Amino acid sequence: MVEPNFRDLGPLRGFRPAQNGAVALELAGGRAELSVAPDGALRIRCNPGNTLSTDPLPGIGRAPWPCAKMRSRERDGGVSLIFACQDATPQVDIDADPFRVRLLGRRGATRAELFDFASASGSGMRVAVATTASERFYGFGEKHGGLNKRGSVLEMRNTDPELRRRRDPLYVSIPFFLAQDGFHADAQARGVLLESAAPSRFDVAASKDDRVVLETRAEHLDLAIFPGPHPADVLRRFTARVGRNPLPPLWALGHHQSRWSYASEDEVRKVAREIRRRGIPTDVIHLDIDYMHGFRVFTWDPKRFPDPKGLLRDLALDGFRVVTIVDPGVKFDADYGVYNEGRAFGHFCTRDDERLYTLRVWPREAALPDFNCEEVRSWWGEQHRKLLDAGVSGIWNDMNEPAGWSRDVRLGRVIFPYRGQNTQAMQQASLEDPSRKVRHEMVRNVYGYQECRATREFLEEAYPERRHFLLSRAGFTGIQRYAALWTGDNKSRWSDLRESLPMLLNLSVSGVPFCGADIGGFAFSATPELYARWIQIGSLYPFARTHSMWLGRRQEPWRFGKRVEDIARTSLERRMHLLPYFYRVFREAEFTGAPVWRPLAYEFPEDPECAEIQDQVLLGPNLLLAPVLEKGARKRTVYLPPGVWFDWESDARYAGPRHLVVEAPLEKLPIFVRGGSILPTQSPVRHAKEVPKESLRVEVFPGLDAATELVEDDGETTAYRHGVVATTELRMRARAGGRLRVEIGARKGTHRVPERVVPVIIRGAVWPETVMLDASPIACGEGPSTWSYRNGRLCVRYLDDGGAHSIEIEPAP
Ligand code: MIG
Repeated sequence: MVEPNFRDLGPLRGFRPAQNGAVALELAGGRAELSVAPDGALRIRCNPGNTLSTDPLPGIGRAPWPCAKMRSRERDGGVSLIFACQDATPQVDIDADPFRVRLLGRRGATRAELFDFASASGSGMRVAVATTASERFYGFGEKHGGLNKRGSVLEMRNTDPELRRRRDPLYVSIPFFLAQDGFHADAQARGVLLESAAPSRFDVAASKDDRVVLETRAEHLDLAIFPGPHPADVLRRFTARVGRNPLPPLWALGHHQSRWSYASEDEVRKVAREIRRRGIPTDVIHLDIDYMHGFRVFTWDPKRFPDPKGLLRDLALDGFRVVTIVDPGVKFDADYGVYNEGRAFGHFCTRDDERLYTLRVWPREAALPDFNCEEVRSWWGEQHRKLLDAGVSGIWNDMNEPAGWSRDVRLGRVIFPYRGQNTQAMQQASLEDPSRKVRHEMVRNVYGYQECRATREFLEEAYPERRHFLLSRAGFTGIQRYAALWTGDNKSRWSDLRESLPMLLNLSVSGVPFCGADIGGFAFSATPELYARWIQIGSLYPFARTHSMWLGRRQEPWRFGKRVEDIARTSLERRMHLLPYFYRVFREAEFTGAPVWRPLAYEFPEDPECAEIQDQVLLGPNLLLAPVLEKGARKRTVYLPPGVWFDWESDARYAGPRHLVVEAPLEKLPIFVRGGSILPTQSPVRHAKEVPKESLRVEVFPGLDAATELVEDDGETTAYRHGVVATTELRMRARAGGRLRVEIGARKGTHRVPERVVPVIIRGAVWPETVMLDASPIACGEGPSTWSYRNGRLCVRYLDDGGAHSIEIEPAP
């Protein structure tokens, strides 16, 4: 960014309540508005000049901020605003000169301090957030590099980077961070969000170590602070404002197999057949750009895909879903209906002089729909009916930064693009008033977001009973409401495998729980060892897709020899085994905003060791994954945070905090489970629709008391939103008078679960003296109402008829 010339907005001159419940602030050189939501989150908007600009958030589908009641009190050199919130009365102290805003929490502690409000006439705004020397910074969306971003300068401008020099910025802009300071019990986490669809920049205590400086190219500054104290509180408040990830259909949580491209019906059938023949759990096949007729979106190549309906029907019989790619560029072609319609209605982006703007992409010249207009969104959404009618289950939005290039070389079907797109001349509708045009640059970061919004809004309206799956490459704050994200074109390199951990963790704490990187790497070719290590951890990415580029080797799990194929199968079987646990964590993401993948620092904010760990992750609250990320490594060091930990495979028990060297031959992914947890699992299936032999297994890891709620539903409709679920309370009392007691509550709710035998598996158990089921001793055996013991695992089977049950074991493990 060119360094603009910033001028201070000047001191506070006065304030008064505004109509919407916010407080209007008059500054010497500008206007501001401040509000605190009933949950304690603070928002401040400001700009130079005499009027406050219109709130652009409704333009991207966000609800207006609710405002808590406020009273004010003059104080020396400024004013105090006291807000009546749900569980507290946060106070905002404003210093008049120089103008500063402080959010105070309990006992007057400062939660956030904003200063140095400045504008560069017409070309941007700036503000600083005070920090201490010990604060760590996570989030910032999709970024390269390490987990903690302290000391970096990060650009936010949706960009398709050159493959060779993949550096900041990338495809997604989420100008939000989660900051954590201190390691004591009342250590504070907080979140800071810059609402700006224009390019922005974060100087994360890089130039001066007492501040984070936020700059946007917009003329309007919009900043929000989400208080903690726990990171989970921050995420709950942040996602309450920007939206959460709706519970995906179960099938979308299975393995996705992709390639650029499976380019004919025969090829797709062959891949599907191999997947099933080899018993590799997979739910979804992705069709990349070559299924289209000459890269025209919403069409099928008549030669290579003569009967899409027939193909998709056959695949469905085999338990496969199909996701098709949809790029935003509409081929400039007078014989193409979508183009003609879009042109006739004026749906495409233009140049300054109102002429059509075209971008060089796969179909040569392409027009770009202006998704900032509601009519364009509904028109675009409607186009998807053709794909859904053919049996397509999900939509993959690529190239939606938007990305294009200046020129390309075409040799038959092979296209080599030269990068260097320049969209500076493009115009779009403004977010405040769609009848007005603004430079595309000022709204660029929401281009892909608005495309996904168009698609999801159509799908939800046209098929309201279904849950939908959308995948996007570009994104913006709140994209999780509409689509999952994958991290774009990575490479088949060890460094890209390693980097996927901090990248996905930071994306996760930026509000996007459903995210993944291309397993195996997109560009170039994975070696068998790299693929093995990648699928081990990749199969536990929130979004698990194997993908590869046409230039590189095929990366289906069986392309690397028998040994690696077995590793891939085992890894994906483990994912399916854990599916009920995944599902529970995804529910949590919808209802609380907690991420699926979590940095250790998120779950253990009081442990200094966890602050910088980026080669281990927590899957939900209970599973700690410690993948091998180094070529040739057959062991690694693992850090176990405070508490009891079980080795997932051997059940060996450890007391954290401690470091541990674990053996990790090529076949092994080290996983640890928190003592004091109850994991719902199932017996593995080849795809989500297959009925598992055991649809519920309750795996119990003793150590502490634990309680969890198991929620079951049909896995694919929206009935769960209307309460059609079955809920079971699961409880463990680790030491109830020398016994371990597991309580299964009576099932509640209207979703029907057929009668079944449920195994309850106590890990790390000794041979029991007594096992009681519903207060009566039961015998060793194989059927229902018996127990068995093998290798430290005690399995108690009960007949699940929906009633309450209890299990007691003596002695307690
Ligand atoms: O410029 O559709 O990131 O996943 O396979 C390449 C072809 C365009 C980029 C995506 C990649 C996809 C590819 N696309």
